[in-house]
Amino acid sequence: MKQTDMSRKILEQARERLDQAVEIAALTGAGISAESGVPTFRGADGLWRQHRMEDLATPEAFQRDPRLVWTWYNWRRALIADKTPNPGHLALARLERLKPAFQLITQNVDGLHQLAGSRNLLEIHGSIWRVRCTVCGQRRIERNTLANPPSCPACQGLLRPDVVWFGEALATDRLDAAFRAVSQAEVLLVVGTSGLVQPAASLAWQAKRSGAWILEINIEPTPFSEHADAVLPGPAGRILPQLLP
Ligand code: BJW
Repeated sequence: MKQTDMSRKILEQARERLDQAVEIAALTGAGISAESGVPTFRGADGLWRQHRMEDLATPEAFQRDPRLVWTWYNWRRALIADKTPNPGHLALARLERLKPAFQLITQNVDGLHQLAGSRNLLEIHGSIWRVRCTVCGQRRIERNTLANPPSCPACQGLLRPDVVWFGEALATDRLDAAFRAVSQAEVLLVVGTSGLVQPAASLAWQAKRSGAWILEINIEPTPFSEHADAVLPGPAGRILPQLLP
């Protein structure tokens, strides 16, 4: 069968599965925001091609050189600030309106799912738009340009981005809710993630163990591809809207 015929068949099958299911979940990664102009981490133009993650996305790096880490985050915040949701984000927001039990789980910190209108949203790696005080623990949304390094208005302590770095635990309530959602899901969409970072990658495996029908959407094969029930190769912004009526 030709690739296009096969993709058409999978699209039809996916539409049918989504139409019949009540419990649906999606796990998204950096790839879904690529078409909005937000760089991914591991692709050819990925952030980890230009920077060592050990220097920028670990608690040790922040302790060693908070100014360097904040330079990188301020650069990313400025880069993302004017980016808008693409048809992929919008399709998932629409899926939530069609299927109220839909649960979206994202590894992304860019806030684009929320901007697209998704509300049943678990941002398991935090948000680049939230800061947290390393002394008093207070969190707040901060969209304005920040000093480098910024300090807490309440206690003058050093602020950090409220994101999850390597070696740090994900918020238990959010991670538990994500595992619950994929365990209950009849259909799971795995969109634009390399599936290399744990524990997020385990969510797809958990869905598989629980019997979900899993569709992967990605421009490249991933370690999970051969375990998915179906794969639609291509950009999320082109494929996701085609899954909906
Ligand atoms: C498209 C597309 C288009 C492009 N359409 N597709 C078990 C085994 C081995 C290691 C570990 C393990 N358990 C834990 C670890 C360690 C570590 C880990 O996983 N390391 C691996 C690298 C090996 N994990 C952790 O440290 C985690 N913490 C933890 O486990 O804590 C345990 C603990 C418990 C109790 C106490 C203390 C500790 C934390 C992980 C945090 C990850 N953080 C980051 C940064 C977030 C903040 C920020 O953004 O600044 O999260 S790293 C980065 O990777 C970011 C992402 O969310 C994450 C995943 O990346 P993603 O989204 O998959 O992006 P890419 O770039 O990898 O892939 C993009 C994909 O899109 C590609 O496939 C493209 O083909 C595709 N694509 N355009 C569709 N248009």
